[in-house]
Amino acid sequence: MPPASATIDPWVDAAVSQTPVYDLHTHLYSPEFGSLASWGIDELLTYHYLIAEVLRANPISYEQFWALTLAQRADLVWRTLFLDHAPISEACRGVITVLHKLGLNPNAPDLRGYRDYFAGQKVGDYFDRVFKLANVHSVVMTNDPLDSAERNLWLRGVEPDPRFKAVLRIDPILLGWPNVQNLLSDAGYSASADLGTQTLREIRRFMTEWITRMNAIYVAVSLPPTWRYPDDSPVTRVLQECVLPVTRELNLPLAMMIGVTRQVNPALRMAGDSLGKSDITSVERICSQNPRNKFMVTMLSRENQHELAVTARKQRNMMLFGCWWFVNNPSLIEEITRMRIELLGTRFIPQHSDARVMDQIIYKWQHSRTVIAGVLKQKLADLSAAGWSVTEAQVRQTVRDFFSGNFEQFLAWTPS
Ligand code: HDL
Ligand code: ZN
Repeated sequence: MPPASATIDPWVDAAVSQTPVYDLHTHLYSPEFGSLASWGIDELLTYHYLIAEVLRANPISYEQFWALTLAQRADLVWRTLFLDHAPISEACRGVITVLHKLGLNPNAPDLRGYRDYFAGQKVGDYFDRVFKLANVHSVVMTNDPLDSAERNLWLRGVEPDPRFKAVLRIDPILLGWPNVQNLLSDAGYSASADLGTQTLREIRRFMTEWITRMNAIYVAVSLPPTWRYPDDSPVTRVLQECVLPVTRELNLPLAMMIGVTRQVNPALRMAGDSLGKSDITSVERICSQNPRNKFMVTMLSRENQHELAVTARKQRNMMLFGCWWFVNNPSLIEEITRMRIELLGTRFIPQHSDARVMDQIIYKWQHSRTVIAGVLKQKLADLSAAGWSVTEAQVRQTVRDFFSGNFEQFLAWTPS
């Protein structure tokens, strides 16, 4: 007799809470990167998700807000979104979850106590504690060698904590023409806007040298809803002449995060990006026309999710991942994860955190684990009701696949 939910559900809860996560896309930095490593209450409360929310709820002008110090902005966010109104948005609830999991009372009238707590933390010990509370074994950074501050750290020999993996982020060299030639030249690579043979060779050299220097485990780019492949733009030319050959030669995935419309409201600064429905046939074409390349794909619009899952069924060299940014909310994670299990079984990566502040992995993974566990219980109950004898070992294997195995196997796989 196949096991009932009363048996299966505890297996799921145990596996989901006990299985460590390999968090494959974040904006985190290890402490060796100094001020690039973001953590603590003021950084948590000035996360750009909360800046977009506070500037809808508080009448302060954009100019006045940006004239405030970081601490003053955090105070404003706390008062406006947490004291004056119930902190029920996902980004607000996340801050509450972090404070509570750290053993702090989230109901303080001001930030003094939290600031004292964080001021008393040693960054290395604190990061260890955050990894443990979040049950995350590794995080993948987002590294841009064309950013001079970060480049100089690497050139001075920074050695990241081994739990922080590097990625080569290439938005500028795909989307930044013709101005990016100056950034490439500043970094020691001679380039010109004509994208001639010499420039393409230099872009390949830039990629190869920085992938090696950082020991990058994949190459990543975020693309706008207007992205089309192939077309006659510099994006296609750099993809075909540089990015696809280099990643194929090194057997590294190209992670494409598709659907972001940058700076629809520049007054919001980092909070000013939005989204649009993107072209799934371009995803299908780049995957099918480059069978010996590997692609990791996530899309920003809810409307793209079903067609992305179907496309993943057709293109074995594409690993679908995450509920990214504006779909990283419980109601959408639940809907999307259920649909993905029904279409892809265990062969997809349900989540990444996209954390920018170290403490956030505590809430982003607690909130996602809860939703993923709920969906998995339902799907395993359906399987059991169909007559399959679900075992605890299978439940643990499935969660391991979701939380790290699929990613590790995809990195190791060589398409033939
Ligand atoms: O392009 C990206 O990697 C996005 O994740 C942006 O960084 C965005 O600002 C973000 O942090 N989303 O969660
Ligand atoms: Zn991101």
